[in-house]
Amino acid sequence: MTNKTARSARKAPPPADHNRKRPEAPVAYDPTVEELREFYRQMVLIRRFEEKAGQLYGLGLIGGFCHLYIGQEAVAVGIQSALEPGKDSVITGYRDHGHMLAYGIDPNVIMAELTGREAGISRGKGGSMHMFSVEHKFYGGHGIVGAQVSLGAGLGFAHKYNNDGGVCVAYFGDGAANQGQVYESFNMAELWKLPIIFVIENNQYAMGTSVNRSSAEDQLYRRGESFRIPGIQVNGMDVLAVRGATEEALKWVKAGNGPILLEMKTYRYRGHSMSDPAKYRSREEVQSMRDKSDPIEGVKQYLAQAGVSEDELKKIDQDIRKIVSDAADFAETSPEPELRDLYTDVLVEQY
Ligand SMILES: Cc1ncc(C[n+]2csc(CCOP(=O)(O)OP(=O)(O)O)c2C)c(N)n1
Ligand SMILES: [Mg+2]
Repeated sequence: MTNKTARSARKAPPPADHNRKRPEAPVAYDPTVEELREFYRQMVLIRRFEEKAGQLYGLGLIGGFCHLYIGQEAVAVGIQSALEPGKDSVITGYRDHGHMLAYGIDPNVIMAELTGREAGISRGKGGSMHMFSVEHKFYGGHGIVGAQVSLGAGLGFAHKYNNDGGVCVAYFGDGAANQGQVYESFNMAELWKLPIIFVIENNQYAMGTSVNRSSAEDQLYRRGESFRIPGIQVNGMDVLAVRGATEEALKWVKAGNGPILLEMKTYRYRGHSMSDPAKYRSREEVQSMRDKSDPIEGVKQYLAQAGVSEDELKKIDQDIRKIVSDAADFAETSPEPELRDLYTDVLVEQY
C-alpha cells in the first residue's frame, strides 16, 4: 500500500450509521386486571406442571431427558400472550413445556407425551424434547442446540412468502447463542427482512457453564449488531417488561423492518436437566434469585396493587393444581402406543 492510498483510506470514514432506524425503547406493558390474572394463571400452570413432571420423573414414569422451565415462566407467557396462536409461529429448544402451555396446548397431551403414551402430542414417541402442534403453529421441541434458529428463519421465510401476516418467534439459550448457524441465520433473516423475533433466553448457564465463562460478548442483545439486527435487553423475570418489549418487537417486525433480537435476562432454578446435580453454582445464588426476582411473586405484587384479593389467587392456585393432577392421572393411566407403532413415522426410504 502506498502512502497515498493509505492516506486516502484513512480519510474515508466508515459510512455514518447514526441515522439508521431503530426500534423505540420499550415500556412496561400496562395490563388490564383480567390480563394480569391470566398472566398469573399461566405462569402458575407452568410452574406446577413442571413440578409435577419432576415428580413423575423421580418416580420413573418419565424416561429419557427432561428439562424444566421453572424460573423462566415470565418469558414464554409475556411473549406469547402478545401472539396469535395459529397465525404466528413459535419454535424453541428442548426446554419446551412452558412454551406449549403458554400457547394454550392441552396439559393432558403434553404430560402424556412425557410419559410416552399414545395420547401424547407426538403419540408418545417424541418425549420431552420433541413435541409439535402444527395446529397451533408450534414447531418444537429440538434437541440440537441452535438448530431451531435456522428452522425459525425458515418459518419466518414461509410467513413472508405466503404473505400470511404471521411472525415467527425463535427462542434459544445463551449457550446456543455461540453456535455458528445462529449467525448464518441472522445474516439471511436480515438480508431478506424476514418477520422473525429472535429471543435469547439468557438463563445464565449452558449446562454447567456460566455465560461469562463461555461468551466473549456476554451482553447478548448485541449479538445481532454485525448483521444490523437491533437488540433489546429485557428483565425476563418481569412479565410486564417482557410483554412491553414484545409489543415493540412486533411493531418493528410487522412494519417490514426485518428481524429483531430480544435478550431475556432470566434464571433457571432447577438443574440443566433432571440428571444435573448443579454443582457449578451455590445454593445461595439460586435462593437469592428466588427471593429477590421470582416472576410469579412479581405478578402477585402487581395483582395486589390492582386490588385482587389473596383469596382469589388461592382459588386460581387450587384450579391449577386440579388441572395438573388430572393431567398426571391421564398421563399415568392412558395406554402406551401399540407395538406396531414402532414401524410408523420412521423414514425407511433412501433420500
Ligand atoms: C449441537 C449440540 N451441541 C451440544 C449439545 C449438548 N447440549 C445440550 S443442552 C446444552 C446447553 C445449551 O444451553 P443453553 O443454550 O443456554 O440453553 P438452556 O439449557 O440454558 O435452556 C448443550 C451443550 C447439543 N444438544 N447439541
Ligand atoms: Mg442457558
